[in-house]
Amino acid sequence: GTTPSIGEQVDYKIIGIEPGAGLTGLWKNTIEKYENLKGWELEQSSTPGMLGSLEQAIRNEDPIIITGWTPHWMFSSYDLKFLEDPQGTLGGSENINTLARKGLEKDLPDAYTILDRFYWEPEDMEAVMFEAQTSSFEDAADKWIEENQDKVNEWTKDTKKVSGKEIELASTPWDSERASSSVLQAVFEELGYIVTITPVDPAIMFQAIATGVADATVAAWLPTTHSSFYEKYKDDLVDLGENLKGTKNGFVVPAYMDIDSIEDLQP
Ligand code: PBE
Repeated sequence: GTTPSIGEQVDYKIIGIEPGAGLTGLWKNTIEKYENLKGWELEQSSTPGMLGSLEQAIRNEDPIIITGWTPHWMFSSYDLKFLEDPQGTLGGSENINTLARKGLEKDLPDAYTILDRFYWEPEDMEAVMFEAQTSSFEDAADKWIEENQDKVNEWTKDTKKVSGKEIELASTPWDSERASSSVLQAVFEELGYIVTITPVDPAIMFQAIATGVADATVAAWLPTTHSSFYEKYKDDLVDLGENLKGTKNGFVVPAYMDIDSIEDLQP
């Protein structure tokens, strides 16, 4: 007989993550833009749910298509590939930006300076995420800081210790952001700040900064993943630029699957 198409094999489903994720919104743009994705559906789930399905499929060498991203440990745990995205709807190479509330520079000038200077590489973030798998984000952040004191010293140069000043960081629930927020938390605590991290949906995170409910975030994926939230709130916040360059979103499949592009998915 004939081999079933990829669509038939995966029941025309792409395994997604949380409804509020920027990536879930990009999926909707993708399905509208690619005519060959007519009839395909997103199975909304959660990041742990998606990772569970991925793990199970790989164990059985079954076909599966997920919405994935890097930096993430899924790429070191499994042999995966991004499907090419010729229409660019999933954003290409992106960055993570730091955003502050208006007035933070005046209220907490040293904290603002540290946030403005905060910059690291994908390898740094991956090291924290990897370590946290077997310990905790708190311990992983402390370890990274110990091993990268020169970088931390650049961020904190000439800033003063404080006593009891509070700083509230808004974040999102993904491991990449748990890594960056945990490192910033440890850096600020070392200087005497009392730090709160609140992980929320990206929409709420942007709103919290724009309304001044939170002081800052290091978790804005731009220019594409969080563009709808950024466009809505950009006049009411301060964009401190990239803290990491080179993230990527996409449709991701196990390397054993015989497709390379989103355009290989047939209706
Ligand atoms: N992510 C990881 C998030 C941001 C960080 C790509 C899953 C999203 O909003 O889609």
